[in-house]
Amino acid sequence: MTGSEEEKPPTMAFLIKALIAVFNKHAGEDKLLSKEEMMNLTEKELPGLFTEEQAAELMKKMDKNNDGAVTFEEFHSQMAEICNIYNAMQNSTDFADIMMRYR
Ligand SMILES: [Ca+2]
Repeated sequence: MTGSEEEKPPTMAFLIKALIAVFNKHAGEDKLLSKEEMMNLTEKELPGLFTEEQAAELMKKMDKNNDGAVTFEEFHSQMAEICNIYNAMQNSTDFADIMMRYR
């Protein structure tokens, strides 16, 4: 890889593909994120951003039909919110306040 390629920001298509790949990697063959897989995903993919308790709360929010598993549809429908949470957390550590704002 040359220096100029490294400086190029990733395209949106690249980011979407990466998001799908991250979901599939953690969801495994059943293409569903269990609570344990979700905890692993937040720990590995968003290191230091959520405590275990906060990750569990996020899982609850994502699991819209409350069946204990997160589909890709449930996952991606929360991504805009996660982007907002991520952005807000760069400036604040008050997780409860942030979750209230993005509920
Ligand atoms: Ca579900």
